[in-house]
Amino acid sequence: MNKTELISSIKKNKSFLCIGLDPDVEKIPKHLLDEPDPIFEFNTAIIDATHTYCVAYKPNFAFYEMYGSEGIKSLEKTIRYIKINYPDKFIIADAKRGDIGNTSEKYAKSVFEKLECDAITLSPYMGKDSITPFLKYPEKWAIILAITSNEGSSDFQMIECKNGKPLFITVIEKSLKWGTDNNMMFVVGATHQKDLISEIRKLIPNHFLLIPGIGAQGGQLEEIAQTAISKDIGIIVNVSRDIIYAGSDVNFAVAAQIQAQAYQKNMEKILKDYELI
Ligand code: OMP
Repeated sequence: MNKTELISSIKKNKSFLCIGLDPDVEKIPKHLLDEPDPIFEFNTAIIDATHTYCVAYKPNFAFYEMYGSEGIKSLEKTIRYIKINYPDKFIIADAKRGDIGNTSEKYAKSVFEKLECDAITLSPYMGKDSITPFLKYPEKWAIILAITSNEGSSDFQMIECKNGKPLFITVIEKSLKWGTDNNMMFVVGATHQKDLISEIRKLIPNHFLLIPGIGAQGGQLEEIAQTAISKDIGIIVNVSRDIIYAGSDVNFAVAAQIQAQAYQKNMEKILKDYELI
């Protein structure tokens, strides 16, 4: 999916919501555990109930890889299910890859050719050759970790470089040279101060930001959207636990639907307030 199509999808759905498909067998409703593939059953129920309210789904690979080959099968089936039933949804492989060029090429093949995802999250710390293999695919996206939502983000990402700027700013400035705002996005956690988000927006006015950290991690949608929204909308906000575990009994999908709709309504208001729809 290219940038124009992504923006059109956001406008059509009146939503910049990405739902994180992070299924945990410890947390999914107990009645699903009798199914042959509980994760797939859980995901498809969530997807069917929420697709009207979001533009993207983001399976985080850890939640599948932890179950070995069975988990990988559930991941493949989930991605296929979205592609067949809701082909206009943007699919982000949250795999946080990045390795020497030769290895990154294989990661890119796996995620873009085999799984046919639209985008992948990447750790930039191995540098240019670890990222460029992902930028060779037309209409696919590399989503680079800039400033993450977790507590440990200050350990390295905030370190002051010789140029006096924090490392995450240097990461953004440097990686800007590798791709364009048509094939590169940046992860910016919603848990950070407004000033920091505004600084990033000034530096990259045209790039899309993937914003996790709303809901379970405490970030506030309105606050982050006001600071990060751009003339092209420019934000995809991810919510995982706060939607997928909104309910825990047989009515879990309805509970997720209600929660996703509430997020979508708030996003619609924000888009209208900024005259973007
Ligand atoms: P919830 O906290 O349940 O909404 O989940 C957040 C999701 O976004 C998880 O899949 C995280 O791995 C992911 N994430 C972050 O929480 N923080 C980041 O800085 C980056 C990501 C990510 O790349 O998506």
